[in-house]
Amino acid sequence: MALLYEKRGRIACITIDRPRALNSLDPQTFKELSDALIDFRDDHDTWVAILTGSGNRAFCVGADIKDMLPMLNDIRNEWWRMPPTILRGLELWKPIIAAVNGHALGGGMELALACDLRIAAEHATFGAPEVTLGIIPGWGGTQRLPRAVPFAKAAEMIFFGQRIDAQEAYRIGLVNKVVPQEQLMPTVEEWAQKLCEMPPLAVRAAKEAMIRGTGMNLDDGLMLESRLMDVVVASEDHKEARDAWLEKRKPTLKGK
Ligand code: CO8
Repeated sequence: MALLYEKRGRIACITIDRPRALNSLDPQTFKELSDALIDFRDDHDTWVAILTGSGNRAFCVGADIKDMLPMLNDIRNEWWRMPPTILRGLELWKPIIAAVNGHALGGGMELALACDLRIAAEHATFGAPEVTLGIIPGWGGTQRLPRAVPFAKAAEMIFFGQRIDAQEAYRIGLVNKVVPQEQLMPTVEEWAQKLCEMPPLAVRAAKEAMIRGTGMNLDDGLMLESRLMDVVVASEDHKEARDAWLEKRKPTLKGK
């Protein structure tokens, strides 16, 4: 097992656990990551996930260069052979927070980009070194990085394979917050807990509208928004949240 997967109340915590290889992803770890994400997606009782890496050197330094990169030739034109994850192939509308506890490089930065919120420890670094290996970011980096930060900044990071530190990542909007290392997990857990107090169907619908809408023209995006609003407006949680607001009390949410 190279991945730890545990649930605490409504929060699922996924930890890539290969610290000696800086939490790089080999085929086995990639499969375990896929299994954990699918379980999280399908579990009615878990509402938020935290994704992190073991130790304090790395969040994830991407594909295992020895064991994973050679697969690139085998899967050419057949990317569907890779287990589905949030990088590619798995639709998951529950919110995910990346706790970036060190290097987030290559596929590791792409993994953080596929999360919705990113909180970094002060010593974290971010980078896309793929071009220096003669390839391009292949787990969504060419698509998600320019959507997350200004195009010129994404181009600089991808063309030169240059690394940036956590403060620079914050400055360009790549991460939500930078905290001292010892504050990382408490801060991420606090954000996760706060998210669990939000009506989950509304959070999921908002995420779906934002992500699907990014690839649409405005008219189609507005249509999608109305369709998702029709769904949440009929939910029990919406009625409960509205009643709770009127009665000045906390809502009791069910995810229904
Ligand atoms: N894969 C495998 N092992 C790694 C990796 C990696 N990506 N990165 C580091 N390691 C291993 C090292 O080999 C070393 O192991 P050992 O002690 O047995 O020699 C150990 O981790 C520690 O690494 P270093 O000694 O290099 O530690 P430093 O602190 O000196 O440097 C760095 C840390 C800067 C993170 C450095 O290790 C580094 O640059 N690593 C490479 C990072 C990289 O290039 N990542 C991109 C990989 S390509 C990718 O992610 C493409 C995604 C899409 C692919 C789709 C595939 C199907």
